[in-house]
Amino acid sequence: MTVDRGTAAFISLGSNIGDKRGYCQKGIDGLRAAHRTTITALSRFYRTEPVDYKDQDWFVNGVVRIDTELDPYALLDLLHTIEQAAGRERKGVRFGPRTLDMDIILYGNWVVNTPTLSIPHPRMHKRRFVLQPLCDIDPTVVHPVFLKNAQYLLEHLDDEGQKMFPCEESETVLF
Ligand code: PH2
Ligand code: MG
Ligand code: MG
Repeated sequence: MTVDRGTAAFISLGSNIGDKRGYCQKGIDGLRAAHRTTITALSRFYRTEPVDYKDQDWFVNGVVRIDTELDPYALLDLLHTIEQAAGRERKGVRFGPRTLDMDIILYGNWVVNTPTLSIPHPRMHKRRFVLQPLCDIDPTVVHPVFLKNAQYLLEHLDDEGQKMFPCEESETVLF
């Protein structure tokens, strides 16, 4: 008998305020505690140069894969709740500093475009800080609009060479 555990989704984590690594861990812990959702893989974490809005501190970034029975909107609500619990404030400049950012990168092979939610994440294919950790987990996962896998998107990225370095192998308790 097989058990249907829902849909495989990839969530990016990012922080560039305070204990950045600790905030990312809060994100992981929040997903681990959530109902109808199971963490199935975790990338390495990276210290990454800021992109889009460059006049801010470096980030810590990583990606988590989950199996979830939540639909994309319920999942988005969950991510917002976890962000809020980590002190996220939604003010200030777009792309600016944040304690914890959790974005849905991919949700199965769904394509969603509404005012509140876009899947795949509209900038995922332009961001090394998303593609590198995504490839750590699954380089073969396919972008459902471009029909290219994560490895291809990373190798063909034209990003002026965003700087990023793996964090030390860490104390993080994965699952
Ligand atoms: N997030 C942004 C804007 N710029 N740069 C890096 N390196 N990492 C991020 O997570 C990030 C960013 C807005 O979501
Ligand atoms: Mg976000
Ligand atoms: Mg974001």
